[in-house]
Amino acid sequence: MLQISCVSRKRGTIFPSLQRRGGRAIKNRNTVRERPPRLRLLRWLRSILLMAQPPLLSEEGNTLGQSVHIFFGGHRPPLQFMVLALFVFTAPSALAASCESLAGLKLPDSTITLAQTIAAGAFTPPAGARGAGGPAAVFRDLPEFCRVAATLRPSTDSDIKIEVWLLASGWNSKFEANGNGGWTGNISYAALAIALRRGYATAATDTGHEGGSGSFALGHPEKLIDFAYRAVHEMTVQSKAIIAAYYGNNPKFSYWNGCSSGGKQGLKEAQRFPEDYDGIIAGAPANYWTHLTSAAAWIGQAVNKTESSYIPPTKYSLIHDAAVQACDSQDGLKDGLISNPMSCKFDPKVLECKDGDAATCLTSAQVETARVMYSPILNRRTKEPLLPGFEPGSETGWGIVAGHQPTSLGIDHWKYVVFKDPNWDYKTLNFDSDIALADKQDNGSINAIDPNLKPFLSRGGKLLQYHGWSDQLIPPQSSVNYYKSVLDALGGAGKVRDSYRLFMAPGVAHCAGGDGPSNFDMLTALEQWVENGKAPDQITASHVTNGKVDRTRPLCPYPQAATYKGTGSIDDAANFVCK
Ligand SMILES: [Ca+2]
Repeated sequence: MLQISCVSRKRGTIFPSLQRRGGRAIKNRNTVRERPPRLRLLRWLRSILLMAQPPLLSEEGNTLGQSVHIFFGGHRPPLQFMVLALFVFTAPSALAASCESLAGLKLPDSTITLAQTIAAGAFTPPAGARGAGGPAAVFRDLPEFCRVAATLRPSTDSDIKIEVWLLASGWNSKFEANGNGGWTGNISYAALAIALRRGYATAATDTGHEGGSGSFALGHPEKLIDFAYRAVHEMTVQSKAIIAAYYGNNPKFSYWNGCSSGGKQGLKEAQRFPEDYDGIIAGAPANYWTHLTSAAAWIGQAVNKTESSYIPPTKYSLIHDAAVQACDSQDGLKDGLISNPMSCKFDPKVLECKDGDAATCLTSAQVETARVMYSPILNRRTKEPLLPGFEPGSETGWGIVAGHQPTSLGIDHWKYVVFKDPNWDYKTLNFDSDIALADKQDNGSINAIDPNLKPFLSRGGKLLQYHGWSDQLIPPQSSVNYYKSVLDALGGAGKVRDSYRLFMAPGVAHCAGGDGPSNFDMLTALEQWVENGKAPDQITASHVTNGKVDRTRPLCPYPQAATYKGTGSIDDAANFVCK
């Protein structure tokens, strides 16, 4: 973890800093501000002099050494840094540096392109930016903050944009980074705004390219690495440095929060950079990327097999209602939700038209297509499952993957990464040799399926994963599969229960929405776990209609499920237990 503040264990803390005990940062953030100013001045000056003297790295790897070493690429700090440090000390506010002075901060392979104080309520997202066209309310009345933008170039072809937002006052001493969706290619200003409102120093990245297509990867292998994992890691490292420069402290705790591609990014961080975060929220992770993207071709081939194979979206509700009818009670409670879809074998053949076609039934070809939606993708030669199918309950969201044209979210990987041919035809995908080719080519780069979370969990990291059972883009059992793979790798549930939990959410669609209670606060649950050792035994989710909560339910750590106690309202979480 980066540390810019000046620490000498023997001499004591010179500037507010973090110290370490058992790998966990503990605070003494306000210590210095309570000291007499003269003593503070003397200690600061001594710290600056110490910076100028070798060795920069003590045997203990002291944090001053680490920070300076990393800041200056292993070289002694230049004069400008010392001037900055003096400026830092004399800054009139309680902050370690003024916002605008961060423009002069030197970070490895990075350029600060903006360091600007944004007055309360004055932020408007750049035109065309993600979230810019969304509800303006999220940006309205934002408190004053320091907006820092930087471009990171860990490779000669890298062009990673990041933004770091820092509250001018009221910082909760923590860092929350936000994940992306799909092929990413943008900074989520809405996510930054939400995190800032909650008191965090917060960051986001475009992962090194612009736009939601995978076409950037063509001829740019380094940019593909940035997308795969490097941009998020670099963003994390540099964001912590910027936070430390501004506040004079590292964040006490660092959190990742992402869903979909953001969930995959979270798992990748846990797998590959276990020191980056203390807690990770991985929602509906797109972590088996090579197989997941093949689903677009698999379903595309089925939906467009013949003209009559296509299911018009007007029939999705029909199938959905039949699935709920068949599966609802099988979980022990008739409540309109399929809480355990894996136990229900719904066959859409019950909807088959007696004769011809009608709005109230499926043709036999459409029945076959619906069956494909629920079925796993298989290696056509070995019949080995490559990816689970979607679950009963997901039907109303099928339009994205089951249209006349397969979704580019998946196809782009094959066009631009695997075959490097924009004209590649999804109908030619071979579900044997091509899958093997893609897996070999990826070699664990974009895929985030490594079950060895031991380094992350051993250092006290907590991983909170969730997935909606009605996910219409990423089959929910893929989360169950990964969870089980970690248990297998680490010696069973008893070994991971204290550090990694999976919450499956009945009736919840991809990352949000759906029939089920889809509003839940994973971040608070994670903070309780990381900061207070209180593991989430259940997390309350609510369903809202017209702005009013009309149902609450506990989400339970897999394989537990919310079980009705037998009395009281079925819309009140208090009447359920996890078991
Ligand atoms: Ca039910």
